[in-house]
Amino acid sequence: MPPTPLAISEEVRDAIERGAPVLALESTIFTHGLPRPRNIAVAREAEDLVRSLRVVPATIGVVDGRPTVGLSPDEIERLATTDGVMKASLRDLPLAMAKGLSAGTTVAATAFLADRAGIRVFSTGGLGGVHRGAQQTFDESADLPTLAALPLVLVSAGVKSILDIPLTLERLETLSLAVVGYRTTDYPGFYISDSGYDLDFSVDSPGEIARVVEARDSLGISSALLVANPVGAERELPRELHDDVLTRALDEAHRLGVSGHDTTPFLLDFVQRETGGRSLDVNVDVYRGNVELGARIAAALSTTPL
Ligand code: PSU
Ligand code: MN
Repeated sequence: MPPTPLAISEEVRDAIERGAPVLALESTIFTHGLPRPRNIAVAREAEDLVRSLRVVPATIGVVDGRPTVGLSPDEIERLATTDGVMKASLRDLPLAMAKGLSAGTTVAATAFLADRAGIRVFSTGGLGGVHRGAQQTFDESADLPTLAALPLVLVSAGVKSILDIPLTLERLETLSLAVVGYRTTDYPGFYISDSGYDLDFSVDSPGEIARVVEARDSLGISSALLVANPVGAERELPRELHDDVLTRALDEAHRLGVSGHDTTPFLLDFVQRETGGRSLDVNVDVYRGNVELGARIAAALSTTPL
């Protein structure tokens, strides 16, 4: 076997080998999703929360061309504060490696690297999906087809309403990606607890999610299980503010001709600015909830405690 190109931290490697719980975390959320300096604080807090639940955090990104599973605090800080760090989806990983670039990894790239390292559970904020107007632009996140080929559990708060939610749900069905709500059948819309679209199934505990995963694995099905975990209704973004800013964000992206992989960061940045940071607080709450649930699922699936 050729040597693995992955740098896996000792702590993460040891936990994986022992069957102790590990939770993967992505880096695009702090390289391109959240503004400085909040981004570093959020990345650190997420790791601390995972550790407090006796689970090993594995934040994943690319450092100087090296895909890394279990970034050190210094590496997280570097990625979070350096200008021009790339946003790497799966197709960009070989390019970042060959060119020696540093990158935040999207859900697709992070999921791929997590699976390569032997990690089974991954928490993110919002999942990529089908963009509005995709009927013309074909802009669908590589997150979806990539997750369709990886036997992980991915915890998110659904997809943001910057995307086309019903088209995204259709694509999940086509790709055989199961999606379950955590204690609800309302599909969340990230900033809001209910997008207005419904799911067929809810699950009530990390243990129940573990049983779904065991059943999936026993059949040899190798697509991710998507767990949609809504933000508490009392902490969601006020609906009117949400709808107003959303409309303006989409208009502005259209007016400026923003397209391709710049679309998601552009829209997220617009929403953050125009809600005066309120969406940012929701974003952080949402992420915290997903990290906590992911850690509990990782613990339920592990064979050895930490
Ligand atoms: N959705 C969010 N916040 C994010 C992203 C999505 O609410 O930061 C990031 C994730 O890393 C996701 C990526 O994988 O954007 C999707 O980008 P694209 O639509 O270009 O595939
Ligand atoms: Mn895209």
